[in-house]
Amino acid sequence: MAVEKTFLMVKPDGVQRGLIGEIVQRFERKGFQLVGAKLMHVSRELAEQHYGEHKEKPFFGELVEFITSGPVFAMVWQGENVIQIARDMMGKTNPADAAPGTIRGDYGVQVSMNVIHGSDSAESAEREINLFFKPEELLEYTRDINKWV
Ligand code: RTP
Ligand code: MG
Repeated sequence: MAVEKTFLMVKPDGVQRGLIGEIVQRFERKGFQLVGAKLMHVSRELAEQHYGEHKEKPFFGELVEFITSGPVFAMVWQGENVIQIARDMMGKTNPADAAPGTIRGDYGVQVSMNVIHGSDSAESAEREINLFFKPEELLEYTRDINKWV
């Protein structure tokens, strides 16, 4: 299995509801490594680029409005098979269908406010990481519990 990076983002509803810590904790405990993070506003231009694949969908306008409506917490996580495992931990797109134990299953109700975004493939991970982060904002470091406790 290859070590990968993925782009995850706590959406405005998750930030407003105070779920940043809870979400970060799940990925830390799973065994993934946080290599980049920032609290930020998504501009309309960035939102339209990020969600470009949904441009023709009826919910595109609403989606852009929502993601630009308040701060998001943008993150890059690294680990073996992190792209697919993070998607599994998030649960299905519609929280109503997402299994209990997943982030959307535990915290969401509506498809329009589903708490978290995650890259759905290696190609989108690379594209989204480059959209949201400069190379110097991604860190390489080792974690060694024995040295720090
Ligand atoms: P995301 O991109 O946010 O991680 O979500 P996803 O891959 O699970 O779902 P995707 O198909 O990429 O849809 C992007 C976001 O659009 C909103 N959506 N609304 N009203 C609707 O029917 C509808 N369908 C999708 C959701 O917020 C979804 O996360
Ligand atoms: Mg998607």
